[in-house]
Amino acid sequence: MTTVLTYGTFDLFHIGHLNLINRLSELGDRLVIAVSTDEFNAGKGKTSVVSYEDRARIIGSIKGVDLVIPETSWEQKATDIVEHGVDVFAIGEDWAGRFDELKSLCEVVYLPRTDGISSTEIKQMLRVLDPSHITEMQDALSVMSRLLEHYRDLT
Ligand code: C2G
Repeated sequence: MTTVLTYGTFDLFHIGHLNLINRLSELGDRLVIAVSTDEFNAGKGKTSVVSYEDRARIIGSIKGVDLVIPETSWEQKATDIVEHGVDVFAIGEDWAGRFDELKSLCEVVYLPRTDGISSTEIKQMLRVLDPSHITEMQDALSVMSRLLEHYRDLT
């Protein structure tokens, strides 16, 4: 039985997260995922759109995920590895090299990320739907139409 462990926020769950979870499942027979709590995220300077409870439930419902635990600190990884009998610690390659100290406890693998998608990019895309942003665009549009009128009168 090979147990795999990873950590993440998994906010606004998207295909990049699912691809990673599928890659993690291929590394072993049992997958443990530590989901960052809202408090831990605040420490990372991150505010999740989706609450910890909902993010944990979504991750826990995915085929291949056997256990979800809370990530409450940077320092808990070594304890988690021992407590859960972890054979492989794996995470996206954006973290490459950051957790090499865990090699004394288990195998450490950095997996390919999925390009072109991130929770941050999704939040930025949603921002354009924000009412105040739409007002800004309407104001810009009326300025442009006035300018157009002005130049049309000049020709
Ligand atoms: N990921 C990915 N492809 C993306 C976006 C994310 O493969 N397009 C991976 C990340 O590399 C990470 C996992 O999905 O392994 C979760 O990503 P985040 O939710 O952004 O988590 P992160 O902020 O990296 O938290 O202690 C470690 C931290 O908790 C990791």
